[in-house]
Amino acid sequence: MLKKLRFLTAGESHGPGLTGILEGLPAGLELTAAMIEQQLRRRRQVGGRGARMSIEQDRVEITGGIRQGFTIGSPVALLISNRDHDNWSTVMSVVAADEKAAEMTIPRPGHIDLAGCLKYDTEDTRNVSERASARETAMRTAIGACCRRLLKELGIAVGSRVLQAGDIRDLNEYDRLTPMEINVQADGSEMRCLDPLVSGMMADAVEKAREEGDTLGGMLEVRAAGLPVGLGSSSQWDLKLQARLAAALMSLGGMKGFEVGAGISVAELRGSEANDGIVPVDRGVSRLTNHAGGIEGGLSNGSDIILRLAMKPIPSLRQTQQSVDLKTGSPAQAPQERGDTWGVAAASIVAEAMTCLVLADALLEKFGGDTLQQLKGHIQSSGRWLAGRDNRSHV
Ligand code: EPS
Repeated sequence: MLKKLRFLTAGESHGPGLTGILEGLPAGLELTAAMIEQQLRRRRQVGGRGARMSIEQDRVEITGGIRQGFTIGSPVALLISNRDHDNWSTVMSVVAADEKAAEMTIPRPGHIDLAGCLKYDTEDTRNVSERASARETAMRTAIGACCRRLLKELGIAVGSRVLQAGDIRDLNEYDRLTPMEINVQADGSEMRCLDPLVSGMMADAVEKAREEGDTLGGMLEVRAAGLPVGLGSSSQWDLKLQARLAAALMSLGGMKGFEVGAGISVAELRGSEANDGIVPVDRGVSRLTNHAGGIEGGLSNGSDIILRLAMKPIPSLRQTQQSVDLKTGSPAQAPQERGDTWGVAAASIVAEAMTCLVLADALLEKFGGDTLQQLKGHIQSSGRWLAGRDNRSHV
């Protein structure tokens, strides 16, 4: 559903590495590997992860699209090596290895394994599970980091926090905090939860699940601020901003619910409660509330964009689970492999990245420009309503 940017990723979880190509960034944007790695660190160094995260370093190599530290308008190409590949060099060998790789023929419930094996007519679940792994989100985070750089130049910020781990929920709304303020606090908490007391309860719940060989899900929130009015369009289904954000965020593994603004709770409200009253302010208009989550009629309306995602528990368990051996058709126990206990904090960083991608795309669609300077000029000359911002600084 991207209109101006295009991106592809490739690579298996324990293969040699991840490759990404992002096309459509304007020329003249400062971009370095260090800027991208800063976001990769935020994704890696959070609570709930397993042993894999101490193996990976997530160093990025830029192999195209950047010259002397700035974009030049050509596709940006990125590589992230999998350090763990050294431990999987036979099983995940690109060329046929002398030694036959051990097959995994018992699908794990909750994973792609069963449907994927039937689709690709294979009995070795690794042929499908390796690509479906959340490892791929490292590259999405890197691609999103490039888009975040563009947003930053335009005064737009995207932040996130965790509001639920299992049944432990942070009930505060933090509606006065900017995305940057949210991130300063969330980045200082291993659970990415802003309430220290609730954060401790979440950490205990995740630890208890880990001890029991079980896993937890939860809920995350992404906020974007500083946006001009009018990103997206109501003229066609696939142009609506909330549909584009929903597609991007629901494409992340394990996501089962998506909300904008008041979300599912809006079903209980009357129209008079749900509408966000319009009031005049110094430089235009503002809103009394933000139940719409910054999007009306498929367009950004100048209020902060507020999105929430519900993530299912990580399906890899260290517990007995019923399955079937695809080779024999007989009942069998699903394999118990190393994995994460809880992925919501890491997913919140990837959700930020995907939000950056969609917003950068919508900005380029509306304002256009082959260079950053042209894009900035187009935004500045686009009329008073486009300012649609409050007086807060977002970068
Ligand atoms: C994942 C399982 C774990 C995670 C992995 C996703 O890896 P492993 O099977 O090597 O223990 O750590 O996530 C990442 C490697 C990452 O970079 O996020 C899975 O099965 O989806």
